[in-house]
Amino acid sequence: MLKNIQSPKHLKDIKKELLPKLCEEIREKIISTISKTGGHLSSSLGATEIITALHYVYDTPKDKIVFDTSHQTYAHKLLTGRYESFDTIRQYGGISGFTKREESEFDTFGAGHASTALSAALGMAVARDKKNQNNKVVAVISDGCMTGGMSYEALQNAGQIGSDMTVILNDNQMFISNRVGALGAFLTKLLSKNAIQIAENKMEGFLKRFEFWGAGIIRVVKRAKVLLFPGMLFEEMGFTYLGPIDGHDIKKMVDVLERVKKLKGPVVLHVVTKKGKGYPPAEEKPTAYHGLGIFDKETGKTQKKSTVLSYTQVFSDAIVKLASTDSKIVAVTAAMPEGTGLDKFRDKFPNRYFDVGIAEGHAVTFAAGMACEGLKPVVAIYSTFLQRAYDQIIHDVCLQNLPVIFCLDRAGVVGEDGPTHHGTFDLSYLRNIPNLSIIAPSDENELRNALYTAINLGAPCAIRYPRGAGLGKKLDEEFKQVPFGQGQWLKKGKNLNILACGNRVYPALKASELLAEKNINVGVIDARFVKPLDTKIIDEALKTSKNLVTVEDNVLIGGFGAGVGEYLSDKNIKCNLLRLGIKDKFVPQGNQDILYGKLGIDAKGIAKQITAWLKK
Ligand SMILES: Cc1ncc(C[n+]2csc(CCOP(=O)(O)OP(=O)(O)O)c2C)c(N)n1
Repeated sequence: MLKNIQSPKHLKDIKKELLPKLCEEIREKIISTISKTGGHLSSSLGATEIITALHYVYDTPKDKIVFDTSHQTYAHKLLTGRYESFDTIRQYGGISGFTKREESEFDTFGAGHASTALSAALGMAVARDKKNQNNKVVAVISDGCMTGGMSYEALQNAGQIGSDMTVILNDNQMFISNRVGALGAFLTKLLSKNAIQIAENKMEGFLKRFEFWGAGIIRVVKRAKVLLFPGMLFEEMGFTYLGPIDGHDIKKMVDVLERVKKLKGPVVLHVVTKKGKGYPPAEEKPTAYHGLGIFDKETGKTQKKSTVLSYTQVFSDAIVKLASTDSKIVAVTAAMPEGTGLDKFRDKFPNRYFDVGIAEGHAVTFAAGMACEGLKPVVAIYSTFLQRAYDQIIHDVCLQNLPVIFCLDRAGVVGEDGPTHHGTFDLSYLRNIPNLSIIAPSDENELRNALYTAINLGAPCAIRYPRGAGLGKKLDEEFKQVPFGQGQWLKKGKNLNILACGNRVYPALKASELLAEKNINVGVIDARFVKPLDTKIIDEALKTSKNLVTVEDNVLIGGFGAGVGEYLSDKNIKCNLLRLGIKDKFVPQGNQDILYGKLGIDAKGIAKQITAWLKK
């Protein structure tokens, strides 16, 4: 059936009885494809029936379905004309792993970061009202994304505005990792014994009355609180709450949605699903199969990991080691214990570990509070997600000069997750903040020492490091202080000097070898600190040559090279400066090596750009 569905129109031709079989086909296609490409498996498997039922019942794309984060949308892609291109998912030039407006008219809102769906859906509902149209708007959000503050901001605003919109709360009792927080406990309470059966009976009664009496019944019911759950969080926000219902019973889902579609005002339908549904390895280990690389479909085994430690692993071991001799160190993650490597810290120091949910802004201010009282908080958040906490970094941490350490994993180009996830803005968004130092280690040993240095600094400090394996460097037995604000010469040169930072240092070194083959003698400096900038080393470099090249995997605007340019301009130093990095465009998805090549900041690209520049 699946391959004949080019759009939801064809889906509607399928008999309701055959929908369970169609869902099996969708799962099979998702599992076989993702086993070859890697991707977000567990969440998409769990949301298969919800998505199929939505496209079956609603008139998409006229009716708008907005997915939160959109990592669960593989069934949506398969049902909306992307069956043929599905094999290209997440690859360079292929379809995105997330919703993307330019990819399909069915992708009503692009996402990748959490907790945006309710706000966007409300905006669409209001726009519809203003245009006097009658399309439906549905937001699909899982329990994890409900922990993000923006979801509550949207809920309370939606309750106030009162526009028609439906929120499907996909409750799989998991985030990437185990569920944390009070909201989870609240949802769990709703899932007590027989909850689904009781709720279904109640809901049946409610929907029948609605169908008979019309919209007025909602007001009456809300006032009397007879059919719905009294005191419910959503009810108090002005929503009509229905559920919980079994989100894998597709026929029931279709039945309920057909009736929910007619309800007025904001509605929450609480749907219970299982993460990884239909693929035993993912059902057993939903966290491991949340997002993963290539795997063997039959056994579920993933490819052997590289023997070289990743930056995340090195950070993970280092923070545990440092914390074992310093009881003031506490660690904060925003729902990413495995991704950031803080899982080891959690297991070793459960009382000094805080998973705050998908709440980056709160994580930072929470850390600021702990720092006020003498603790040494280490906040580990991916570069891209820390964007969510910008004001908190400025206003709550740096303005008060509090010693909070930010560990920005996945800085630079991250690969297949694409533009929503590349950590290519942090140097620009952090460099302009007073009191904040920024270290960009060039290898995993430097990362370890950077962490040690930052923790002893007594002031705010950000360390940014890339996704993936380190360089296989030997780790120092003892932690060493990185000389504050100092870069280091890796190689002296005559014709030109490259000042590189972070993971572009070694490609720059390699580029110097390629240039040496053309008789261009190049010096290379590992900047280490993006702030404060080592101006002495820049002056030294300019003594040997007036040609200076900066390399970074950050956007050029406001980045590391821009900082060097500011210094040269402020001091009125005359020289030739070439800044290599990311131009003023969003970086697409694709394998990291391919992307660095396309951006011209791999070794070959650096050498090529320098050669062309020298010719000019
Ligand atoms: C702002 C932000 N922070 C962190 C993430 C990383 N992230 C992606 S999915 C996810 C968990 C989502 O949990 P849930 O909403 O329950 O969805 P599920 O995968 O369980 O369906 C997290 C933390 C993100 N995408 N955006």
